[in-house]
Amino acid sequence: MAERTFAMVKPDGVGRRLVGECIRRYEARGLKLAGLKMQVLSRAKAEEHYAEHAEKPFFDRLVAFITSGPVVQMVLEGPDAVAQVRKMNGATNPLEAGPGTLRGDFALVLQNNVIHASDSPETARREIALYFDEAELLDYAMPDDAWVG
Ligand code: 3AN
Repeated sequence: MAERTFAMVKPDGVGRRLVGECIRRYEARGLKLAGLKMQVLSRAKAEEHYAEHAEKPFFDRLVAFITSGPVVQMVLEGPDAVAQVRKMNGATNPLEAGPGTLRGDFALVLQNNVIHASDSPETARREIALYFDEAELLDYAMPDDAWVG
């Protein structure tokens, strides 16, 4: 099976009606949706998601922000999906995110940077399991699988 990664449109992205734009770009690139959902994260879930940042000075702000409105979670599948999606999202700091990336095109400041995605295949496995049951991930064929991979 092709590699899977996890991406999440943050509350600023949902609030600015950028959900479709994010998904459109991933699909146009050739990635396939394996799972999709929308929810408001509980504080506990957000703290678990960002556990690696628990000691950082911006942790409380980060949790407050990510729980401030609906977020959209997706699992994307395709060759090198983890690295491809990270590249398409752009650098964490929008100042360093190149034009043509989601953050380079739609974000100005560090916290409100529209989209999250897993930074390694191990993180992807952890984050997918955090948000999706196995039965919610669909394995299906698409007509262009043969040339996309
Ligand atoms: P990424 O989302 O690109 O993997 P991480 O994991 O380093 O970046 O950071 C998680 C999130 O925390 C970022 N998307 C950003 O919203 C926020 N963040 C990172 N560094 C800072 C900071 N210095 N101040 C405020 N928020 C930050």
